[in-house]
Amino acid sequence: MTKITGLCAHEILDSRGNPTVYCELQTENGVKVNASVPSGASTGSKEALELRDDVQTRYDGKGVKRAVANVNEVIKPAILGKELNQSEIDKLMIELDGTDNKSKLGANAILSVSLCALKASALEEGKELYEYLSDGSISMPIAMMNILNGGVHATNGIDIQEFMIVPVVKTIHERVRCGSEIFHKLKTILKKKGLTTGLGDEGGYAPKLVSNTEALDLIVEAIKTAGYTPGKNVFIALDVAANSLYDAETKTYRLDNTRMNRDGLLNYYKYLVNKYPIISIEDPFEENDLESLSKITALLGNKIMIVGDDYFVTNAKLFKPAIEKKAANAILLKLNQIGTVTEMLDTIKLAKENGYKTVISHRSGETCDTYISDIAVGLNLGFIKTGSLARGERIAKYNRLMLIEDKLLGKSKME
Ligand code: 2PG
Ligand code: MG
Repeated sequence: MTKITGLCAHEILDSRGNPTVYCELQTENGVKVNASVPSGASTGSKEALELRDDVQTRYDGKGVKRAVANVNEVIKPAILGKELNQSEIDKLMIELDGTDNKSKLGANAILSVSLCALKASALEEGKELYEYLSDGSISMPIAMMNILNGGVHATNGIDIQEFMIVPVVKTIHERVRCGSEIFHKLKTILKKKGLTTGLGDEGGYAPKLVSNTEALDLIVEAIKTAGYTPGKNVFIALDVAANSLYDAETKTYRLDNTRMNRDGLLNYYKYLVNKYPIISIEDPFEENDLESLSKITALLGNKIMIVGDDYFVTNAKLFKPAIEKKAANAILLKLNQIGTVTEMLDTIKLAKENGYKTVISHRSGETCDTYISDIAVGLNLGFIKTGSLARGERIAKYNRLMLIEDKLLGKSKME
């Protein structure tokens, strides 16, 4: 096994213009890699800690100089000269940190190194990342494409955070084409109605609408106008991100300017699923309400995916009780929620063993790094959620998927 001979972290910016951690790693064989860490806006309260400087005079307190220093001054001396072994490196960093939620070194610091280790391990074997991760079986994911943004990802007053289209056509090239065509038709429709076509954080439109169902109607219209059939080859997925709609005092959710309790909300979902070609709902209730998550899974789980994001935060410990309670039937996977590749792999294993579907996900604050595309393919995850068909940091992931597909189809011959 090769040894790690170099490591250096830097502060760069993410797609929202906020600082994030970038890291470079080198091995004794001269392999050099780099990785960038994304950042969420609707973060679950149980996520591993994203360490920020909290110095208000700099980037509004969002600088990551402390996290960068933790890589360069704490992690680096501990891992230089060590063998490039993913689980050992991750274990060492977890021990160095010594907290439950990686709050000493920062999950952003730790993940930047963990991802570099993963990429370097692939290169050491002369493999593409997806090849390195694969146990022999490989599949191109179904993409959930967020073409209309609301919640905390936009300022348009729409409650539901993400309205995604899910093209279920044969190849990634066709899925991307379908998504792009619908995305552009949606722009034409919005323009005709005099609605704004500015983009939210994940590249979807963010028009001011009166209700969530108006958003769904517009999307159905766009799917049809683009020549596809809603409910046949294109479906809809929602990320309600219910944490941000929840008022703990009254135990109610605010949707379309009305307040609903959890039973009312469950009925609302039933209505939406009957009326629209919805195949997936993420975080339908606030992150502590496992009971309602079990209820909706029992009610709608044989028809659609119920995805847990803020509930599980990619953490096997938090996921286990949900499995026992049959809460959700799919899990969202975000590396920076947990902080190391090894821990994410454990969570994926648990999900697969228990029949949960797996969705790898970007964050609303992204970089142009494309490792989630490789992870989706190599680990056979089934689904990827990586935003709209606009904005470089989102498109980079779709482009990577298309290039992987070309490679797999033998279309990448240089001579
Ligand atoms: C989510 C994500 C990604 P954020 O809630 O699923 O779409 O958003 O990164 O803001 O948590
Ligand atoms: Mg979510």
